[in-house]
Amino acid sequence: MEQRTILHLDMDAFFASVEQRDSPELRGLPVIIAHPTELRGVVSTCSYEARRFGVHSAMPTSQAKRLCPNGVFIAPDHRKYSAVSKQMMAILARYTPLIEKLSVDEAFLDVTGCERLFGDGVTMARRIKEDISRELNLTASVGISYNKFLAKLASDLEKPDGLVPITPSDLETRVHPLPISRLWGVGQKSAEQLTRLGLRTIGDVAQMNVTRMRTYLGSLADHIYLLANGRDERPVQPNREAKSIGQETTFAEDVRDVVFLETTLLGQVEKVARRLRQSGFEARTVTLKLRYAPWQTITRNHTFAHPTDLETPLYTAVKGLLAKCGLSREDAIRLIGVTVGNLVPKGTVEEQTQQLSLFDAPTPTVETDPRQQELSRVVDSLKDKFGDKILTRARLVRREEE
Ligand code: TTP
Ligand code: MG
Repeated sequence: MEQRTILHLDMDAFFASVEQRDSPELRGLPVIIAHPTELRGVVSTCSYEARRFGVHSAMPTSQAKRLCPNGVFIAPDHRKYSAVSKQMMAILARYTPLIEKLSVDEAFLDVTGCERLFGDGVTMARRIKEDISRELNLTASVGISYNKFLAKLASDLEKPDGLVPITPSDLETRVHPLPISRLWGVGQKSAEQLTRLGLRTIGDVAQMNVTRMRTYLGSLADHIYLLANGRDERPVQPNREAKSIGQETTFAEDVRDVVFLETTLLGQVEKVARRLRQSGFEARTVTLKLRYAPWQTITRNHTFAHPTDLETPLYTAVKGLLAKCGLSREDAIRLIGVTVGNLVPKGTVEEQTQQLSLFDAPTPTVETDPRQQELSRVVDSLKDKFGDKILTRARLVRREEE
């Protein structure tokens, strides 16, 4: 693949900067965006002046008041921020249509091949920052690199008002000394686990033994090993209506262990099913994607009798597809993935089935079994409340020491 040029842009102290821009008397002051009267509220964000007191996003407002008693507390005005967000995205759209909006103040741009029009990545980043400063009177930080992970990491390195390129030769000097918490996808829990395994910096991860670490980390080992070595092929995906929902894992080293492949699939199915339920759609088809080591990629489909958004039928189907591929011990797998497609709004088919059942009273299949539906609903609401890690199938629980 040709080397790409990816930009990641993130506005500085976004909500607080908009307030300081619109009320000049607030400039230079510690501004904290939080409902001043909400007893159990949390801080949305704060100006860099307030960060010096230790205040940060998601901190209880009461604690922010203790740390920064002279802070100016302002209730968030989401309508205003989303209008500014639209203006910001419109500026980005002048440079490329390949924009993936990640949040209200953050986006990836794939500007590969735009050099003839706008100059190289760094020049383009500078021009975008100038447009934002001149037209919106706000500052942004931009990272420029050859993949999404490194561009996102770069945009955060010299905030506020940063402009940081990372080239392949910067990897060792600039990226490897950073702590593992900077790896995309490593939350606090995984960071603690990695530290227990003796991995402290991104450089440590770049040199670890992937096969051994899979015992403790599952396919997260592959994910972080590739990132740490500056490998991330995920494309910038312009935000369109989802027509399919998928998850795939690229392995750092070939996999010959079918049980490990199945466990990876189960983890992917759980994520896909949850996103499917959040989207309000059900899938008519599920696709298994396999890439053999010498770059041969195959896909296999299964069509359901009843559209579904549940783990059990999805997993049963992809596991069956994997079995049909008849993998032998010689087959080395590089990538595995699950995608659901032919999405239909939930409920549109259910009614027909229910009417039919008045006459045939078929036994419920896993796709329509109300107990399965209820179980998934309960799991989702627990995950919404307590985070994704709260519940997982027994098989996904990582073995600790062996
Ligand atoms: P961020 O980009 O994470 O933060 P920021 O722009 O305020 O500061 P930074 O310079 O470090 O990028 O989030 C963008 C906006 O999203 C932020 O201004 C407020 C909102 N937000 C919340 O409301 N709650 C949160 O927990 C976080 C992280 C952000
Ligand atoms: Mg920001």
